Amino acid sequence: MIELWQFNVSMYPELVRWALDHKGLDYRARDLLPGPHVVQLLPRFGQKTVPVLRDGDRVLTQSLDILADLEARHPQHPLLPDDAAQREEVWRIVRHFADEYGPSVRLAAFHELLPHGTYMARVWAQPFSPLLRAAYVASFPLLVRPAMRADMGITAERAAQGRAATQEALDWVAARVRDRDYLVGDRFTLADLSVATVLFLTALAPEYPVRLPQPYPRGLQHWLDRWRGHPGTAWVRRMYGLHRRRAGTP
Ligand SMILES: N[C@@H](CCC(=O)N[C@@H](CS)C(=O)NCC(=O)O)C(=O)O
Repeated sequence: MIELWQFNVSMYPELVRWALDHKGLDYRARDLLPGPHVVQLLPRFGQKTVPVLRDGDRVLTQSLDILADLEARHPQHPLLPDDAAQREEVWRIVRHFADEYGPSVRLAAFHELLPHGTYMARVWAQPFSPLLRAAYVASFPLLVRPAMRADMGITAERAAQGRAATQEALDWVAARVRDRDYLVGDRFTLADLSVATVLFLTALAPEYPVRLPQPYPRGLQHWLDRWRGHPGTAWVRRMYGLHRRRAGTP
């Protein structure tokens, strides 16, 4: 059984989770809590980031390597075009969004979400027991939040740069899909999956697989209001609406 080590709400693990679901592959989610995750991941895998995918003896530790591997080993419900030039274009977009925009969008969003520490801790702790949830929520503001801020280098200045990058990414999407449904070719590919995932926090589509309790805290609401009505977020929501499901389910 494939294991996916992840945070329940997190950008790069969602790339892999969506691809696994799209292909209808069975997997077991190994949920971790941001912060304590380090002691579980480092000794096992020699790194502290998720996603990690373990399939028997095989361990893959980078989201794009995992996507390429899934595509090669599980060709059903393909996420790459047949045409070589289009495949190259898909990977160019995937890499650009995952490597360039992903960290900036995340930093900008966290700048507005982390002040609501209790809310965020509750969201990440959803898969855990009530006791662990309570301990995590209590320790989050003092222990985890400062560590996350330092680790990601979150400052007001960098958050402003992150918002500009988010705007640029959404504008690019809007221009690209002005007269077409998908980013490359005429069907859903890894480019659409990756771009929609990197931008998932700007749209929070109802099909996103984890429920974020409402009402949203002020920072999250403010962050979402900022992008509401942008044609780029409308496209993200459309991709989630049309394609965020497990193969074989209606
Ligand atoms: N290049 C990595 C980036 C993964 C990444 O940044 N993951 C974040 C979650 S979205 C993470 O694990 N952060 C926790 C940490 O860095 O300790 C990949 O593509 O897999």
